[in-house]
Amino acid sequence: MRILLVQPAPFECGRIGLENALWMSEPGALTAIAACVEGEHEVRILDMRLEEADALPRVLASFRPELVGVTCMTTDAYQAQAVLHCAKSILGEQVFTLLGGHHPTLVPGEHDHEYIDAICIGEGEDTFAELVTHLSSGGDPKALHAIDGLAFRSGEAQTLTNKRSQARELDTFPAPARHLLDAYKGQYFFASAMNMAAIQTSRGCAFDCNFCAIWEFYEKKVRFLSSKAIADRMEECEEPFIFFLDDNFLTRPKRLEELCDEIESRNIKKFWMIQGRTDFVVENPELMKRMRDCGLMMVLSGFETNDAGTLESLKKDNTRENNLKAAELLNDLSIITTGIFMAHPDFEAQDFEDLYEAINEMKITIPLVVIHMPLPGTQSWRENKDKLLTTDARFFDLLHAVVPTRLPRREFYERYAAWNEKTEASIDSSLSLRFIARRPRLMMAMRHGMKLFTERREVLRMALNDPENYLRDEDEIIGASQAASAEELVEALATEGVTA
Ligand code: B12
Ligand code: SF4
Repeated sequence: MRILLVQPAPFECGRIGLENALWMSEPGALTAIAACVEGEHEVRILDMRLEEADALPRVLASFRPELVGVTCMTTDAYQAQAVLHCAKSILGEQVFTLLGGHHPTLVPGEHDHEYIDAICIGEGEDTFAELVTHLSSGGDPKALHAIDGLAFRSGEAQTLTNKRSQARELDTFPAPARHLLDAYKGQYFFASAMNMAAIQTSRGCAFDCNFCAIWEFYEKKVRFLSSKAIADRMEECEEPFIFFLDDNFLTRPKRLEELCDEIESRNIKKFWMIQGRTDFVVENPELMKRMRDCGLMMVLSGFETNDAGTLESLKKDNTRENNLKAAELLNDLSIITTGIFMAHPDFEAQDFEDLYEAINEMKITIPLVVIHMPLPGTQSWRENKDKLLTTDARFFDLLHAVVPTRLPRREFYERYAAWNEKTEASIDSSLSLRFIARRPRLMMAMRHGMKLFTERREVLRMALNDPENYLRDEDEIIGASQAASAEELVEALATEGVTA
């Protein structure tokens, strides 16, 4: 069977958005599912973020896939639908169209369209492999009841099959088919860490923050790849930098000690980046130091706020003191800190100032201030559903206020858009000469990406710093979605992609 897997481009490339400027990650979902069918079928991956706009119709016409699969988080919803719409328009009923990822899993009803044949709910490997076997052996594309983990159209209604079990050990999945991304080699990055690979070493999270759906997506279970398998995958990467995709890498100290053992005994010389919590950093300073010596170069943490009460209301189960101590410890170790903070729609003018001041005091290397929002599928979504000003997926990028703001809208965005400028001191004080002197090998490895990152960052800042951009998005997009039905909008986007 000929299979095309597509990573959609973000909506209106170059508009406000961190994607493409700060962090361009390999499409990990697509390499993971491709690996499960690749030996027996011809699989290609198209990363639309790195292609010309007309690549999709060209590849559809030349490769003539029998199955097109697209991955989709919330902000990708329209573009992902547009890809499948385009596939059906060009190839008609010969092609089976499939959607997967966080957004369709959490709200499958939003993707119930005649041009989408099925939706993969939850973890994709086994569902995808069984579906491909069914279709390639002549199975009826409309009779999918026997395959767990699907939503598909039967008649007018969407039918859900049995839940797919998420009990399989991660070591038993095949290693992601990363070679299918050879055409894009060298183009994935985080900040100035150019040429970056991605490895997922765990799935799920043991915490239950109310603004995050990870623990719900993985049904409150956490599974881990063994240290040996992680080290095998690290050795297979040609790239100097690796991003561990786990939402919460910093857990189970014993597992991380074992990983360090593997890295040391195999003499693996890679720089790696992780996402993890500040409480773990504070509780395990020696382990953090050991990981630094094994290549850990950056920790991305959700600091979320400078206020203890807000941490509690987010159900973060962490403290302000841990945030402060972790920032200090990481700076002392010369590990880059990327800190995510939330501006809340009910912020007063002084709250913005206090947040920016707290970030500067913490000396975060890469501060990111996002707007708190209820993402679909989260507890916060269920609690705030009635307050939503829009359900248009494009606004759920953490850069727009989707519930009413306490300050007048314009003033809210003016104060929010100032974050970049107002936290400049944080970056300067974190990247001290001492930091640079202590990590010469890392500085050498990043020097190629430095110039590119500076350029990209400048473009991003111009977009982020202008409050008019946020207001214009609201006027244009909400205006457009009120004028056109969702179907018309998707059709318009698909046409744009084809003719641009
Ligand atoms: C890397 C990453 C990014 C990258 C790019 C993602 C990409 N597609 O390449 C960047 C940095 C750009 C990004 C940005 C954002 N991200 Co992000 N990101 C991730 C992260 C850390 C890893 C993604 C990954 O590769 N996972 C590994 C693969 C194997 O897992 P998977 O994607 O879940 O895929 C499995 C299944 O979902 C399924 N599946 C997925 N797709 C498909 C397709 C088919 C056809 C099939 C059959 C199955 C299938 O099968 C796969 C294997 O089991 C995830 C967290 C996570 N745990 O996944 C968050 C995550 C996807 N991001 C999230 C969010 C909220 C965002 C942002 C909005 C905000 C932010 N955090 O900055 C922005 C939005 C950007 C925008 N456009 O405005 C949320 C999404 C929630 C949602 N409702 O969609 C996640 C889940 C994090 C979280 N804790 O909630 N992100
Ligand atoms: S925000 Fe982080 S700690 Fe909280 S549930 Fe999500 S992944 Fe876990």
